[in-house]
Parts: sequence; C-alpha cells; structure tokens
Amino acid sequence: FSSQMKLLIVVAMLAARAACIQDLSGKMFTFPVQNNRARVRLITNKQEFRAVTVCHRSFTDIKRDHGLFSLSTSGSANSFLIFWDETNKEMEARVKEQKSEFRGLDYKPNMWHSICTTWDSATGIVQLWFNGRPTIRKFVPATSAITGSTMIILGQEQDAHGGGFDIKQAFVGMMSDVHMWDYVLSSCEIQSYVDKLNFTPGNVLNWKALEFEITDKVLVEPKSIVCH
Ligand SMILES: [Ca+2]
Repeated sequence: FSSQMKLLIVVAMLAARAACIQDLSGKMFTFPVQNNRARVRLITNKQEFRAVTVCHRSFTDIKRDHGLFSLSTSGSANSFLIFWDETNKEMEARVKEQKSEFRGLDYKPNMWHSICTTWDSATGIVQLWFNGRPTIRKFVPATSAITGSTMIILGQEQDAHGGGFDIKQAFVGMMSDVHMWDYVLSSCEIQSYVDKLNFTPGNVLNWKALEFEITDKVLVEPKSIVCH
C-alpha cells in the first residue's frame, strides 16, 4: 500500500463512520451547548420538492430567536426554514426565502411541542400545526419546486449553504421525531403524528431510519427517563 492508498482508506472509513442510519424511536437529539458549531445534518438524496411537510418535536427554554429546522439549497439558504422570532413572538416559516409568520402560539418553555409545517407549490399555501392545532393558511409567492442539492441542519440556522451559523440563533434543548415528506399530510395524518399513533413515516426523512451526521456537541439520548 502506498501512503496515498492508506490515506484514502482512512478517509473512506471516517466518512462511513460519520454518517449513519439509525432507528431513533424513543430517542432524541440533545443540544446541550450554545455555540455556532453543534449541529446535526440530516441526509436525503431528494433534490426536488413540489410540496413539503416537516413534523418535529422540540423542547427548549431559550428566550431569543432560534432555528428549529433549516433546509438550504445551493441557490437559497432559506429554502425551507422553521424559525422562532422571539421579538415578535412568532413562528416563522420560510419557503424559498419567502416568509410567513404565525402568531398567537403558546410556545411555552420546558415542554415538548409538536410542530408540523406544510407547503404546497401548487397553491403557495403554508400552514403550521402547533401541538395539533392548525394556524391560518397563508399564501407565499413560492409556487415552483425547491430544487438543488439539499443541506438539512438541526441545531443551527444556515445563512449560507451548509454554513453561516449564528450563535444567537443556535438551538439549545432537545429535539425528536423529525420526519419530512414531499407532500402535504392530511389533517388526520398530522393528528396521528401529534398523538403518537400510527402514521406513515416521512419519505424524505424518517426518524425510524434516519441518516445523519453529528458535528460538535450533540447527543443521542433516550427521550423518556424511566425511574426503576
Ligand atoms: Ca441567521
């Protein structure tokens, strides 16, 4: 073996170890530190989305802006973003940079919240389901598909494709049950997700077979702590 060959093998092994597919049922990602590095990259091969549903659960006590789900493409840092705006107490959804704000949500600290966000390019309608309750349906002028190589990040908000992280927008807390579909879920399916009943897992991101890569301090831990 040449040293170049050895290096190639080591690099291949590291790459294989870095990204893995896991069934994360009953588990959560813990983001215990506030910095501009700690993150999880969620991996999908899909490069075109005419519609999107993202459901996740999160638990935090941070009193400032923070990103909850950040999907960028090479052409757009905010191709699909879910973001809490602390100043205006609004949950924002950005689709292809176009912003919709949802008000009056009871985003209490120190408890799990189920948030499902849907968008359909056919109608341009964006909607949030917050703990199973629908917001109003809002139009965003994003009526063509999201295309290009996708970079999906939890824990940090992308201002550039795969980077541009701001410590003041980092997520600190726990996150679980992240699923993404390339279509809009029916209200019944969303209710099943919220109630943790049987639902069709995400066909883009599936928490039960999630391919991901952790950078810096993020832990995979059991979601419930059972006392024996
Ligand atoms: Ca930012």
